[in-house]
Amino acid sequence: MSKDFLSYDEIRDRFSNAMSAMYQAEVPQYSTLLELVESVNREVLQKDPVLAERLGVNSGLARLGVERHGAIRVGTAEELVMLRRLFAVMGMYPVGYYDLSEAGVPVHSTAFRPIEDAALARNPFRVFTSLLRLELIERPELRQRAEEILAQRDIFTPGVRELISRYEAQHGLNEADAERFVIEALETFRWHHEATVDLATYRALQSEHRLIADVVCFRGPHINHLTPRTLDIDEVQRRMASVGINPKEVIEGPPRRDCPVLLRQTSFKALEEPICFADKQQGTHTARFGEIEQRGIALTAKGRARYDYLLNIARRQTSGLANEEHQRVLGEVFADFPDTNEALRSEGLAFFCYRLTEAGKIGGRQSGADMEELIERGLVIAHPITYEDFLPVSAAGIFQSNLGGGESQDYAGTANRDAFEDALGAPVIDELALYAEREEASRRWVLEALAG
Ligand code: OOG
Ligand code: NI
Repeated sequence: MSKDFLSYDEIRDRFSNAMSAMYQAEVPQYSTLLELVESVNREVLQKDPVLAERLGVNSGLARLGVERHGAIRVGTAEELVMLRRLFAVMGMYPVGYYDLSEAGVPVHSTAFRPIEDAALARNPFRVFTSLLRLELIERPELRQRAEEILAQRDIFTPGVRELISRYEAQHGLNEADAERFVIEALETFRWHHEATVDLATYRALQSEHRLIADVVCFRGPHINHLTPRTLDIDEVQRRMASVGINPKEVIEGPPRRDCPVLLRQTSFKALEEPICFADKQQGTHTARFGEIEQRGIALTAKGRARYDYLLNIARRQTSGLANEEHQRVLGEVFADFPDTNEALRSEGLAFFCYRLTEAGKIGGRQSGADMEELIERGLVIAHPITYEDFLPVSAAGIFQSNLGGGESQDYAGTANRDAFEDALGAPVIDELALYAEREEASRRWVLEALAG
């Protein structure tokens, strides 16, 4: 790459900061949430110097402050393809396929995110991106109306289209172009107070599914939430009301544990915001919220199967419970899930990254030694690899609490990864393969370093 080009990590970092600033200005409650998360994180680190040290070693501290994800929903394959090209400028690639139809939401999704260790350490900004599945709309006239409306909009500025093409042609952007790219790309994610349709059309689409109205009736796919990372989600949930924000009922995902796994999430409820419709009628639309997440270790296929199995059992027992009870029952059901790093590793339930300890660095050649022996002798240490992806059941819970309405089976059983990849114009990357490669690379590196 020419040295005049900015790295895509730098562009992503600038973009995620610009997005955060825009969202804080548009949704003041999000600023309040950020302040709350920062003060809880600070308290946790003060109380837990071991955690602070571990995050420091893994460069987790540096990324904690910039850590966030966002989410958007788009309406057509063309929009999704262009987004894939836009995110590639920032080193973000489609990872994972999420079927939300199971949860009664007519979308399927991927997450655009960085995939390399160094990129994740610098800024792991991810965008959960959903594609509306118009083929799931039952009434043909409504489906056709939605298609026509979507065909008339362009969610990208001419400037960003030009800069994406330039990036692809020259494999990079210089300072001035990168700066302009951030400004132009941001426009796609901005909120619009005016709908592109009249109130009657909005209501017709909304009566099919609220999400359909959200995707179809506006000039662009407004960012619908941003999500900072907290070190104690239970504490943030408890304190939300005291700073005047209204939390969703329950924290999604696994229970609180000594060795956090996967991802726990909660949000504040979406705001009802004034909208001016195309026929000049006034109304409201509810889409935007704020979310927090606490990330733990990435699970292997075996660990994930065990998680899904236990979560299913727990869901039958927790339905309708308030958060405290919900968490207690969840904790009981998950008592069977090993909760030490040693057990998670020896049972092949989670991914780890191997590193030399200080003793390992000066310990001389150890050729032929096996990994377990090296760990036992204190020459190598296994660090948990953080889960960087999402959970479909949790995502469905977030969708539902923000769209109103309970669980529905209306679209169940229609997962279609092939159709999603066709629309995306590329395969989605398998997240488990990424974790496995990172673990394997660290294992090879450590063994080679010790072989001298
Ligand atoms: C996306 C909801 C999913 C998450 O963190 O699981 C999500 C949406 O509401 O568009 O962001
Ligand atoms: Ni989210």
